[in-house]
Amino acid sequence: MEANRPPQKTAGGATGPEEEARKAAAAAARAANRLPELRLVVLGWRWPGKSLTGNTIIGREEFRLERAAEFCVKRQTEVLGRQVTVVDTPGWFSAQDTPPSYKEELVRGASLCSPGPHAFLLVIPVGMFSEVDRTRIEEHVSLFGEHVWKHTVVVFCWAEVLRTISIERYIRREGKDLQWVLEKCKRRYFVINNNIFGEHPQVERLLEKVEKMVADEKGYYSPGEVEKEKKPVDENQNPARDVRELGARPKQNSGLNLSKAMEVEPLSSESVN
Ligand SMILES: Nc1nc2c(ncn2[C@@H]2O[C@H](COP(=O)(O)OP(=O)(O)OP(=O)(O)O)[C@@H](O)[C@H]2O)c(=O)[nH]1
Ligand SMILES: [Mg+2]
Repeated sequence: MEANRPPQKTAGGATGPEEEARKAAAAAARAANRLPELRLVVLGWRWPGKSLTGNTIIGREEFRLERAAEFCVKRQTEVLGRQVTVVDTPGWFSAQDTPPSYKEELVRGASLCSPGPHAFLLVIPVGMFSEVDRTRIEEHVSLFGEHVWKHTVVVFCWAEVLRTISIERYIRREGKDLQWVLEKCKRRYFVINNNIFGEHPQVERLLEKVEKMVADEKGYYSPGEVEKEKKPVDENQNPARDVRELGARPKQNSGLNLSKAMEVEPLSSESVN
């Protein structure tokens, strides 16, 4: 048991002073990476918890948990000594084509945090992860250009459903599709508990993870680069028809019957920013 270990020893056999020195070095590295301002864009399919994740980061109920938001919403506030901007984006549809107008709005999210987001937080609810989920993620995240992956962190929510299973075991168990996404993000992931609101070290840890990514990748995401890579969205589709037909269906194939609690509501017309 952890509690029964001699206090001066660590699992690796390091002595107390060595462990202290390691901790001090880690704290110094975190302090060196620290940024006064952080700009974050929250991405994901419909209804996994993007807005609630935004609220958890900001520490207030800034984003409405309405269903099927059509527009990006931007909020700014001070969090743990940093000026933090969070842009919440419309989720993509899991099993149907996303209308071009939604894709354009999604891409606009990055331009709302000029000069560019420090991180894209790709929100994935813990549960069954399919090949379709992977291809939909690839399709929509890549709208920001291939270089977006260098600036993306997977944020797992709904992690309480794992109970005693570790996140590492869950990732192994889900197989190649989820692992493909994690490899694209250089295995940067974070487990957020959206049931904890207010004072909790998880938000600081997430911000530090983003700061480390910015340090490792030597900067933030620059939207300008996407122009060189960008493929035009399919203009042969009729956005009005798509919106009408798509409705606001929640994701049907997320595991653990999470979609059971979700009903269909009409598309919201609220627009902020
Ligand atoms: N138990 C639990 N509930 C969560 C978690 N994250 C989100 N939820 C709930 O899931 C539902 C959807 O959350 P939202 O944050 O509105 O999801 P969204 O991705 O913004 O949804 P859209 O904007 O419609 O695409 C809400 O009822 C949240 O309270 C989580 O980690 N645990
Ligand atoms: Mg939302």
